[in-house]
Amino acid sequence: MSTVRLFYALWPSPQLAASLAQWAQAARPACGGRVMRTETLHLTLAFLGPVEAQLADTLAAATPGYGIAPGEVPLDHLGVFQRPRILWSGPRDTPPSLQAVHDDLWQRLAGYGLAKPPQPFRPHVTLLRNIEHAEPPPRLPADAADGARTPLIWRYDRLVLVASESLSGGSRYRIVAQSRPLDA
Ligand code: 2AM
Repeated sequence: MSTVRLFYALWPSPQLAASLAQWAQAARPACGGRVMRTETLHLTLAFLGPVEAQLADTLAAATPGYGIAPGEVPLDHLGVFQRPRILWSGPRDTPPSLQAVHDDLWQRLAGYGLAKPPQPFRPHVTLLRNIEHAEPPPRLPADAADGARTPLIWRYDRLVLVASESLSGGSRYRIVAQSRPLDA
């Protein structure tokens, strides 16, 4: 049985991704670890893991119809996940509008027999993996060199379905479908 590793995410604009990449570079001297490639930065809404190819096709076909209310996420916090040794950025407090996007998505996915994980939703963008130091706690850098203001504000209007493909050098992400933005 062939499977595809899938997740739903918000995908940043190239400008936002570039600003986040600068935060990752700025944190690396203190934290160590590996900087995520700019083009892979994202905020996961629902991690599905390996899904049968037929279901993957069904989800890809349904995703354009998963329109979400446009919203904003303030990226006003840097945090550390100790066990996977990740430095991440995200909102200090999960915006209710983003929580609703997450919850509505999982409600749709439940219709395909996919179960929401029991852990609370902790929206984040992984910036560094395999960090070596988490003390002192990393702080948000000042305004980015490209003029982007801190905190960064992520304005979203769609979600994307992403396939994660294993390659010898790591994973490659491929956007297989995205939702159509709702009319304003
Ligand atoms: P991470 O960046 O915190 O590791 C692709 O792997 C995306 O799915 C990443 O955003 C990753 O989060 C997330 N992910 C991987 N495994 C997961 C799991 N078991 N539960 C939730 N999210 C997961």
